[in-house]
Amino acid sequence: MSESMHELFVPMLRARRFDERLLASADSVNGPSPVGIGQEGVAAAIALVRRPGDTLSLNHRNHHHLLANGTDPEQTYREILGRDGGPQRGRAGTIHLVDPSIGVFHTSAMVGCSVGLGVGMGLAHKRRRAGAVAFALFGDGAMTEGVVAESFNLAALWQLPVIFVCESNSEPMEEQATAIVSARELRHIPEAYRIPARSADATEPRLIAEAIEAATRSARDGKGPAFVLAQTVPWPGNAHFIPAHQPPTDLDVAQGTREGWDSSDPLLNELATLLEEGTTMDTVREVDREIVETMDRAARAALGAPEADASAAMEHVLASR
Ligand SMILES: Cc1ncc(C[n+]2csc(CCOP(=O)(O)OP(=O)(O)O)c2C)c(N)n1
Repeated sequence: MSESMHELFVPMLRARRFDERLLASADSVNGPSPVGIGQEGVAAAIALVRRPGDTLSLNHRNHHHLLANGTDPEQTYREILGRDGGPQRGRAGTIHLVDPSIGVFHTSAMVGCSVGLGVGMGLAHKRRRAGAVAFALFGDGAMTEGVVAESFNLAALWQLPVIFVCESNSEPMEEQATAIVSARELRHIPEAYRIPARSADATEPRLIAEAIEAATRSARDGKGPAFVLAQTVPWPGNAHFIPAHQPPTDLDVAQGTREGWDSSDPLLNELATLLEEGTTMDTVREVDREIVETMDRAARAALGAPEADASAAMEHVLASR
């Protein structure tokens, strides 16, 4: 497998095939389980620059980050499906997934809270002086939240090593950044706090990887926080937490003319670049087969696992009547 294939494409493919296999079992999911399809380029870009000791604070759309960073798929399926054996014994669902082994200690589904948590992590990193950085991930919907304004302000005042990554899957408008944001551009908001901001097309994984790498380098070098706007096109299924079944990604489409959603798919865009650079479809198919099999094995094991015992709900509860 070529080095460049391993850098962005393989982590993205892991994330994509994980979500597709989950959607095939959507009937077994209780509660919300938003998928990261279409945003895998952002996740792979962070996975590429993340170092041991760095932390990530995630929001409700988190599968792609966990999977691109190497989380165990069976454990994650177990947690999402409410089965025993997941890291939180099936109590978390998607909404509170964690994996401390990759620096994800907490996931918040309260819009904007992953940003405040990221600032706390940045403060801890600065105090420890170990050179680690915090990645705070959030959607464009969070840009209207008060906690985000406070977080930008503190991170800038205290020059904390935080990389704020806004995954925008909303359509930019002529006068306003989105339907609910009055500022002309989302990056103008962190810039008002003197946080250096970059915007990148996250449907092109190498472009978003460049932006994330530059922002991370600056935060690691002690230059304080940085902001990256990762603009994507919404995946057609994203309107609902658990979208109706969608046809699996067809990698062969990357070889021909692509239209509509296919032309905005970061996975197919990266694959087209790899093919131009000489990677063969045979190599890609072999890697894909392995990943699909891994996800299928993991999902079957999780679906066959017993449901978490109801008594697990009372574990770690600090007070009782
Ligand atoms: C503080 C708060 N307000 C409202 C909600 C309900 N809610 C859940 S997801 C969501 C949309 C969030 O949009 P965005 O952050 O852009 O993420 P996307 O789902 O588009 O990726 C909202 C409003 C919430 N979870 N928390």
